[in-house]
Amino acid sequence: MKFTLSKSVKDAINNNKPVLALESTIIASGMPYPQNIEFQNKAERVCASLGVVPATIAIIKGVVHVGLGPKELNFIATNPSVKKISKREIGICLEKNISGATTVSSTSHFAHLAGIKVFSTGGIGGVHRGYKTSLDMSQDLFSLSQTPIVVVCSGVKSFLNVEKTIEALETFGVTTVGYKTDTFPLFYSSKSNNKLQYSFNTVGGLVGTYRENIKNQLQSSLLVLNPVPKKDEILEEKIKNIISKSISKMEKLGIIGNKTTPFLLNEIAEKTKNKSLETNISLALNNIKLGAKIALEM
Ligand code: PSU
Ligand code: MN
Repeated sequence: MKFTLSKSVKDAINNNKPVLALESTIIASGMPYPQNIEFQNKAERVCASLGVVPATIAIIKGVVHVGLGPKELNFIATNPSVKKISKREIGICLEKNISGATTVSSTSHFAHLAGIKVFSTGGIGGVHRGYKTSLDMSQDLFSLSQTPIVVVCSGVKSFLNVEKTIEALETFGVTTVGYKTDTFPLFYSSKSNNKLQYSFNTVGGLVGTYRENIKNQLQSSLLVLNPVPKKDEILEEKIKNIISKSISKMEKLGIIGNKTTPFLLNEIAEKTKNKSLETNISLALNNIKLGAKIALEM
């Protein structure tokens, strides 16, 4: 099998030490260079300081890597030939020996294969605003229904249709809970008008819920919604217009499919003079802290 674990990840798994999976699309197309490398280095330091081994997942020249060294990380962060690989493209990428950054769907799949139970990311993909005509719904949603791990995120960006995304999570049977919040967070903003049915204020409650799901042989993920820290949030009222303008530009340029999320992230970062990027980094690091605590508790 074209599947390799880094030494630190292998040691941790063999000795039952806590491991946290991280995705690589956030590095390859979610953030620009050099902020992507700086973010990733901080992420690894946060994990190390909490006693958790980070396992960043990517495909390099047709081999799945669970745990990246500095050379591999640099390759993913700087090489424009690196493709965005979701779950359905895995076989193609391996057969063609190409390199790919993994999204939430493919990262969680490989984490599960490797026996890693917790994965922290920024935001998940969801139902797009124009879904009625484009039929664009992220593979992440369906994949979350097939992968029994814990996924920590800060909700979905408000450039998606948030209400429909929440419905889709319910339809697919994804256990969705807030952590110290009673509303569905909007990535850049900590709160929304969408009330959550259930939330927990303790890591123990999250781990207990996951264990009960597993004991009952559920196949879906536990999706933990961890809002962006208040000090770094951008209020929805402030970013609404920028998001609308970015969507209009995307439609005018005819950008569709898996190019839409990277385009919008970039466009919003430019229009906010990188304030949205700072928010993105803050929430992703906060999710890594929570993911690490969950991995420790397990
Ligand atoms: N949200 C972010 N940054 C990202 C992504 C989402 O804030 O980089 C990436 C994740 O890898 C997610 C993917 O799985 O975008 C979803 O893409 P799509 O909408 O094409 O399914
Ligand atoms: Mn899509």
